[in-house]
Amino acid sequence: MPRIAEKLVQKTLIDEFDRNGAVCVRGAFDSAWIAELRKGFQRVQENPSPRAHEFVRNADGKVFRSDPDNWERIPEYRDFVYHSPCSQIAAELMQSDKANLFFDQSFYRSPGQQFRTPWHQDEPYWSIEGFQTMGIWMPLVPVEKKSSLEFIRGSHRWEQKYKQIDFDDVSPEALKNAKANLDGEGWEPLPDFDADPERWGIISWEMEPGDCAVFNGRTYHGGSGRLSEGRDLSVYNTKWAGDDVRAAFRPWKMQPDHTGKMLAGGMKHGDALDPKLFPQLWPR
Ligand SMILES: O=C(O)CCC(=O)C(=O)O
Repeated sequence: MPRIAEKLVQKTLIDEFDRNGAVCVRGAFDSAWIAELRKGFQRVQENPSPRAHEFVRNADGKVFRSDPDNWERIPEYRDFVYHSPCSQIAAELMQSDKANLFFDQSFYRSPGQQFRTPWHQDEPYWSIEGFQTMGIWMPLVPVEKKSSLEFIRGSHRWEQKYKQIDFDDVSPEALKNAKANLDGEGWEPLPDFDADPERWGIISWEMEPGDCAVFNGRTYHGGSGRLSEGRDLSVYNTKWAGDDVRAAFRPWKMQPDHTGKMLAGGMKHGDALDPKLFPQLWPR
């Protein structure tokens, strides 16, 4: 008889995720997983991949950088995505029968870094399309609420599309003047969410290692940064795809870009994800 896995996520949290497009799952990962991920994270900082990208380097040397797609070469990351509860949490919150790993990402901010990630959605920057996409944002250090990732409640269901920026240049001048990367017919300028947090319903949480913020790939998110003196921010992030997700090769720049990997693997626009490229990790 096949064993039926016990549910990990309570129904009330699944409903909250469905309604708000983002939830905080408290104590999802034990200290052994955090210790292992910290080892992997350190390995990535010491030996970055060719995909590593520094978004910001201040005059005083403080950085904000990202390094995507390391789960295949970093043994601790590989162990985590294959064997930790992350894939089951992803499937349950997406209300999907399966969860494929799309990619992972390591984010590092130096102690005291103030830079805040510009507001954006994830799914339009990816070469996939579907309602059942999500990110699991896992800080490996404690995070104050003012430094945590923020979400616009319910924005995963908005019909209106908004222009969004090119993440290759996030300098203040570029953010003010640059032509949008994501732009199409009827797309409006992105509202200034920070000007009226109450109206837009900005949510975020103070978090401890082991907690994770889980959000739909269509939910507007940003912020983070604004670190107190002496506090850094190391985050391990995994991105997931569920039942309804298909390849979508879009006319604008993908960030990070998986188009080459998908085309080289024989995938075409509209295909379901090929598990040889994006492993199905739930059900195991
Ligand atoms: O950690 C951050 O500042 C950015 C995170 C983010 O945008 C994402 O996980 O999609």
